[in-house]
Amino acid sequence: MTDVGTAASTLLRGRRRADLAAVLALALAVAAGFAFTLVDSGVQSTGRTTHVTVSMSGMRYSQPTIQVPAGNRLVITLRNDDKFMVHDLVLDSGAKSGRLSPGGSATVDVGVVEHDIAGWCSVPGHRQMGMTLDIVATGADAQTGGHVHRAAAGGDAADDMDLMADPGPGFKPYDAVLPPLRHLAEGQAHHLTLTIEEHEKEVAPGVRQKVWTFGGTDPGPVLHGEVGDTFEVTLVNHGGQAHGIDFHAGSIAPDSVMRPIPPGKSLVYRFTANRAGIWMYHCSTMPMSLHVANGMFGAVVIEPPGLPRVDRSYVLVQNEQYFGPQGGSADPDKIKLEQPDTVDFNGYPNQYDHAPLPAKVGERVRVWVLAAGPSRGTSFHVVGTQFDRVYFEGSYLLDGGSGGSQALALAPAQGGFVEMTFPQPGHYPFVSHAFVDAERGAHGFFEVSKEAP
Ligand SMILES: [Cu+2]
Repeated sequence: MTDVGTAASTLLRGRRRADLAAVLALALAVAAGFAFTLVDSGVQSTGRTTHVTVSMSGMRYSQPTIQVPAGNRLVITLRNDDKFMVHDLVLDSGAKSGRLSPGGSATVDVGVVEHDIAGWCSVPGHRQMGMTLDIVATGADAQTGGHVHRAAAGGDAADDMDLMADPGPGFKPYDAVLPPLRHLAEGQAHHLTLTIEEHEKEVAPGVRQKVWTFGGTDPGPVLHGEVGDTFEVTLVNHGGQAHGIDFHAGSIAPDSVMRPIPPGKSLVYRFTANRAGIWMYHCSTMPMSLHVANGMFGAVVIEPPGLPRVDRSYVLVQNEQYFGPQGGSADPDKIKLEQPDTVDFNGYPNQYDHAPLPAKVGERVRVWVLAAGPSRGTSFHVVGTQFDRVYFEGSYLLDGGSGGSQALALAPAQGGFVEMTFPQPGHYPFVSHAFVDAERGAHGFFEVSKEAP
């Protein structure tokens, strides 16, 4: 049994605005032999327990605010009632539930609640989408309690980035050459397996992040077909959380094929590409801004019928990155504020400055361009030449005649191609003419050599 005098003086120290009535009540409780203990903040344990059941579904906790009399022990029974998504609960007091699959449940013993406690789902992006929970200690003096805070964790890898530096020794440029077209026979389909992986790699000079990828690269592989081709994609999730996929190149009810699939599971996504263009594919799991920013995007090129042959075809997918801490994943707060650290062609800033794309004088070069975002478009321009054929979102903006084009403007998820020839040997930069983006990595070179004899 705690001594009444010590208890009262501790209470007075801890609670600057403690009123006499509270002290008297405490003294009476002690006199009555009521068992209690004092905790550091000056809030006494009441010996009572508050039990609460909380359900998780649709990026929300069923009880986003839990009121608990200060001094009560709080025990939360947590249930994941989501259909597809993994969730959890972590508290800034240190308590956590561990990840719960759909249908799973866990008990979180919060302990004696002395002051307000902030909670959230730690599955990447869920907190930023509003999956938070506040435990409010009622009757606790504001002076004794901690306040609900949302500490940023882990630092910012962008502080270590040097866009002028060479890439690290492991740098391997993404192959920008359009993969060859495979003509399908009647009844055939393009079959491929896309494995979702999460792994750490260098994403800019000086910066390593844990990227989430389709097929091991970001962007994922370029798929190439003709109007009418069927694709049968087996998506296998080897990641640590739910992911999915959305192919713009097909037209299909999203309900089943675009569903999030849990780690270790797979699905088959079959679509027929009935219309030409360069189409985006991307992860379909919320928050998509984060999943795309972490590398889950790619392109499907469906050639328009009668597309003329050219000497070279390249694919450039513009994306932006929002770094978290070194070795971490993208920062959802930067994504929300639309403050990218880099804007890239094919996943790495300035990568074709380091590994220029070759061409020869007089060759006809076609560049398929897709703006993958997640949130920024592009104004694709090549310094020193002009486009004489431009295809934008399914039709020709320019095809012969005396007109020319200087930039292809694409909003996020739009695409097209441009064609050009190079008049002389030299180094022709290609950029997003939104210059702030060119300066943060949306920049590369065509290295043009003399025509082959
Ligand atoms: Cu994903």
